[in-house]
Amino acid sequence: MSQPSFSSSIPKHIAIIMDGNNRYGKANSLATGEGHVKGKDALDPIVEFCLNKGVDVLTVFAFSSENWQRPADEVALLMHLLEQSIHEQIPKMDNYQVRLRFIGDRSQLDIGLQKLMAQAEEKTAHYDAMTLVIAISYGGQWDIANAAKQLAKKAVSGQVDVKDINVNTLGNCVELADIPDVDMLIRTGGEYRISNFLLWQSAYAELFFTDTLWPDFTDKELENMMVEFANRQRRFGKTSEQIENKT
Ligand code: M2E
Repeated sequence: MSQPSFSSSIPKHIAIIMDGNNRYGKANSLATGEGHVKGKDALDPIVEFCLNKGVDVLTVFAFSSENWQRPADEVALLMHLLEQSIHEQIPKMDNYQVRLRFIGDRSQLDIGLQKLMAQAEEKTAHYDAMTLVIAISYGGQWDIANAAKQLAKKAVSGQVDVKDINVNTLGNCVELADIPDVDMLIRTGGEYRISNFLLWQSAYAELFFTDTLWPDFTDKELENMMVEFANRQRRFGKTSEQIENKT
C-alpha cells in the first residue's frame, strides 16, 4: 500500500499562539512596542504559506483576555496596532481571497474597533480560499462560559430541553462552531502552555512548541512542523508493534 501523499495529511485548521514579541523587541534593542509591529509583519508570510499549502483555517491569538492586565500604555498601543493591522489586512484579504473573522469578547473593545471588525468580516465574508481568524480579547474559558450562557438561554426559552444539553449542543455554541476543530496548535516563544487559547476546539490538536520568538517565525519552520504533523498522522492510532513492523 503506497504511503498517503503529503497533501492527504495537511492540517485543515492551524492555530498559533504568537508569543515572543516583547522579548524580540528587547533582544534587538527596539523602541517600546516595536516588537509587536514586527509581530504584525510576521503574519503575512504565514498566511500566504498556509494558503498555498491548502490549509482551510488559520487562527492566531493576537490579544488574550489576560492581556487586559498588562500595563495600560502597552494595552493602548496594542489596541492601536490592532486597529492599524485590520485596516492593512483588508486589502490583503481581497488580494488573497481570504475570509477574515474575529473571535473574542468584543464588548471590552472600543466601539470604533468593534465596527471596523464587523466591516472587515462583512467585506470578506464571501471569500473562500481560506479563513483567517484573529482572536482578540479571547479566552478559552470565556468562550466555554459564554457558550454555557447561550445554551442556558435556549433552555430557559424552551429552544432546548435540559436533557439535550451535551457535548454536541454546547459545542454548537462555542466560537468557530461552524469550523472544524484545531488539527495543529503551535506556540512560539519558548513557553509550554496553552494559556487559555482554544481549549474546547483544541481537544485533539497536535501540539507544537518552538523557542523561536514570533517575529522570527518563518514559513520554513512552519513547513518543517507540517512534515512532522504528517508523520504523526501516519502513526496515529497504530500500536507501537504495528509501527515497528511497518504494517
Ligand atoms: C495582527 C492582528 O502582537 C500582535 C499585535 C497586533 C498585530 N498583530 C501582532 C497581529 O498579529 C490583527 C491583524 Cl488583522 C493582523 C495581524
